[in-house]
This record gives sequence, structure tokens and C-alpha cells, in this order.
Amino acid sequence: MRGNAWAALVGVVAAGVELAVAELVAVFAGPESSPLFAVGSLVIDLAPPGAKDLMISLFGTGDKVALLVLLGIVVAALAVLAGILELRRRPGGVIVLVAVTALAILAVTTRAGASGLWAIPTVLGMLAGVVALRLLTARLRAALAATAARASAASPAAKERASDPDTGSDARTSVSPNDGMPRRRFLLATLLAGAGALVVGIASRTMNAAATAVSSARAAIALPPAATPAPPSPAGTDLGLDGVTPYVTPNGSFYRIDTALQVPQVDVSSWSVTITGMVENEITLTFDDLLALPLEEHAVTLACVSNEVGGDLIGNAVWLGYPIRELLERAVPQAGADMVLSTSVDGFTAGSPLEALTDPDRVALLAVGMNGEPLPVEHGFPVRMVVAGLYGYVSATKWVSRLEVTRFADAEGYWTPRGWSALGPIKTESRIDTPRRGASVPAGTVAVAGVAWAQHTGVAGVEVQVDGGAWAPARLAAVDSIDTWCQWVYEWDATPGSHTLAVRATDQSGYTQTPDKAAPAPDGATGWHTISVTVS
Ligand SMILES: Nc1nc2c(c(=O)[nH]1)N[C@H]1C(S)=C(S)[C@@H](COP(=O)(O)O)O[C@H]1N2
Ligand SMILES: [Mo]
Repeated sequence: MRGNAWAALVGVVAAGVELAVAELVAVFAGPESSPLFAVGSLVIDLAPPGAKDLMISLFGTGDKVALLVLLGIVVAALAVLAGILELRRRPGGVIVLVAVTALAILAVTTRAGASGLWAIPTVLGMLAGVVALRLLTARLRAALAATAARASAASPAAKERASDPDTGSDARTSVSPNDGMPRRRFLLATLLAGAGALVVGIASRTMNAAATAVSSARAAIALPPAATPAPPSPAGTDLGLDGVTPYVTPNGSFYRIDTALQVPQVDVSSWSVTITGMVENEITLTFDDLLALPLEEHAVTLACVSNEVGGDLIGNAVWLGYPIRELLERAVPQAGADMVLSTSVDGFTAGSPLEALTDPDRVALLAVGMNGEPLPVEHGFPVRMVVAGLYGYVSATKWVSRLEVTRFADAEGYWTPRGWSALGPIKTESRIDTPRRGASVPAGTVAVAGVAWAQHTGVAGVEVQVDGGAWAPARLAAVDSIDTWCQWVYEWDATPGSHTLAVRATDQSGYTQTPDKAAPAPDGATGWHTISVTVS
């Protein structure tokens, strides 16, 4: 066996394993944390102006590909070096690998918006690369030793040279079929590691590339202004109290619930939505078609049916979109239809009552914007549904691509056969945000505060109960609309000791929350949010 050539191959395979593992972890940690992407971007940033022009004049729009190819050649050369060094002067190869990876980590963690966590894919990749390099080099050594032993048995004179993996092998270029187990074990391990790295690496890189393509496509979108802007929130929707969830939930802290293991990466230029099924006219709209329509803006509080009493699977945003009602009016639903089954590009489905989507008094949007931005990718980019008053699982389909007008008797949404109700109107609820459960507060006036919601019905009042006593009215913050939650506060005269605080809301239909406890399944939790606090 030729020692150096095999060692070079080991180096390249180990580098491949490192990159593949890093790419795979980056699929979960975020595409920007891929070392390949970060190093490429860093090289672009650091390149002198002339170099970029040269690349573009040489390779045109293929300049990025050319850059990656160049980078690949450099990485391969370093990998060859690492493989040979590891065989000849252990742990020289490991040192080269770690040193090169350290540069990559520097590149990843200095990218715009990077956090220390972005180093994780590269570090895990490095560990895998080091293990691969050490294991494969050990197997190569065993294989070379076996070859040398066989050769020396055949010709004692060759023994001296064969003990040197490099020069010794030059005398015999081919390996005899009798080289046996060590050689086979080495070849098998190298083949498996190499093939595994190729498959995993290419698949992960493809996913990461798609993800970065979508985030840059999203960044390039300028949403049109709303033809009908949201009425300005009245002053004082936000009490500005410490510890109370803000009235408008920032996109970055908006709860996220979906079945998507991988956030769907939808190409806006080929995306469309079709209104089909029991309709007179099937309609298909592209993203540009949608943006050309007169869009409306509405504040709507979205809630998840899985939210426990006191839970935080709820958020309020200002959505920009087009009323689904208008599209259904153009499509003309047929008699007998009572459900719209919306389908996501990832296969998720939600069944919404047709009546809710055609109701002129209910907000039901094909939304493209969230708090003044295109939808975040994890919140359904480019288009999702938002329907006031219905839990997300029966209405808020993200990455939506199809609305089928049908009947509850003929179709069901994703969660219905899994033990959740076919209908999911949001239940009137309230939550104490401050003080926190189990907190210690000083005696005196304590602001007990939180949020209450009764989407599409409206909150009428909130009351607080201390230690099971009489219910006392809380003060409501300014109420934006019946579709949004509202903040409330109760000034409590707290006396030393342990106390229990409970909250209940009454909605504009006259319903007051009862103490009856229900689990989230099948159609939403109920009960009073109750907490214990200590006053000192
Ligand atoms: N494609 C898709 N859309 C979906 C879901 C899903 O699993 N897949 N989950 C729904 C549920 S259960 C909820 S509560 C809302 C949550 O929306 P958010 O993640 O933007 O808060 O999305 C809905 N839309
Ligand atoms: Mo949900």
C-alpha cells in the first residue's frame, strides 16, 4: 500500500466527516451557523475590491460557486496535509485540523447577528473529524503493518524499507489479495465514512442552502402599505407594568407551535394558493397577485388550544393580509359546503367553519405581514391564515397553499383524528403575569396584573380574588378590539403571610369563567389561574 496516498485519502474523508456533521447540526442550529457558509461569507467580506470584480469578470454570476470551489480546493489541500501528518507524526494531523477549525469558529462567531451558540455545529463537526482522522489512521497503520509483515516474510531484504510507511511502500505498488483483514477493515471504514459524509453532507447543505435562500428572499420583500390600516390602538393598551407581557408580542418572542421538524422553506416566486373543492370558480393566486390586492391590517391575538391555564402559548400581533371572505366570494362556495380545509406545503391541515371565513364581521386573513414585517419563516412565510376567535389548530395554517371548500362530514383537519375537537372556538381566559407564582413580595400595595382574552367576543371585565374571598374588579387597560387580549391590573393591599390569588374574566356575551378545570384536550383548558405568593 502507498502510505502517503492512503493517508491523504484519510485526511480528505476526515475533513468530509467534519463538514458533513457541521452542516447537519447547522440544519437545526440555523443555516447561518454553517461553517462553510460563514467562511465563504467572511472571505467575501475580506476580499479586496479588485478580487471581487475579478471573480465576477471571470465567472460572472457563477462567482459564488467559483468561490466555493476555490475554498474546497484549499480545504482539500489542508486535509491531505492533515492526513499525511497524522500518519507520520501523530498528532500533527489532529493539530492541523483543530487549527483550521479554530479559524472557522472565528468566522462563524464574528458574523453579523452571530451568537456563541453558532459555534456548536463547527465544534461538533471538529470532534467528529478528529475521531474519524484518528480511527482511520489507526486502521491504515494496521493495514500498512500487515502489508509490511507479509512483504518481509516474502523478502527479508524489504523489511527495513517496509517499516517506513512512505518510502517502504514504493517498492511494491500493488497490494496482494492476501493482505487480509487489516486492509479490508481499513478500506471498509474509509468507504463507509466517506460515503456517509457525502450523503449526509450533500443533504444537509441542500437544506441549509434552501434556508438561506428563503431568508434572503424574505429580506428582499417590501410589503405594500395596507389599503385599510389597523385603526390606531387607543392610548394605554399597554400599562407598562414590570412583568406583564407586552400588549403587542414582538415577532422574536411570539410562541411557535407546529408539527414541522424542519421549518418549511417556501420559494416565494413559485408559491401560490388555490381555492378549490366545492366552488363554482377555482382561483389560484401567486404571491404577487396577493400583494397587488388591497390589503388590510388587523390586530389579532392568536392562541393555541394546548395552552394550559396560566400558560404562554398565546400572542398578539398586527397582521397584514387579504380577507379570505373576498376570495371565497369570487370562488362562490356551493350549497352544502360548511368547512374550509386549509393545507400547508408541509401537509398540515386545519378545518375551519366556512361560516367563520365568510362572516363580514370576523377578521379572517391570508396574512403576509406580522408586526410590520414579512411573516417570519417559522411563522408561516410567505403566507399563513389568521382567523380571529379560533384556536390555531383549526384556523391558523402556516405556509398555506390550498383552501379546499368541503364539508365537516367529508374531511377533517390534522388534529381531529388525534383526539382534538373538530371545532375550536377560543375560550375566554385570563392570566396573572405579576407577581410570579411563588414570588415573595413586600407588604403594602402590590400591583397584581396580567392579560385576559375572549377573541371575537371581547373582554368585558376582570376580577381578582384573594384567599378565596370576594371577587374585586380589576382595572382594564384600554381595549383595542374584541379580537385582542387586554391587560388588567388590581392594586392589592398585601399583608404579611402566604396568600392565594385567582383571576377570572367576563366576556361581552355575559359569560364568566368558572372554576371547572378542563385539560387542553379536546377543545381548550378551563379554570381560574390561581397562584400562591408570600408577603413579607
Ligand atoms: N403548517 C402548519 N401550520 C400550523 C400548525 C402546524 O403544525 N403546521 N400549527 C397550528 C397551531 S396548533 C397553532 S397554535 C398556530 C401557531 O402559530 P405560531 O407558531 O405562528 O404561533 O399555528 C397553526 N398553524
Ligand atoms: Mo395550537
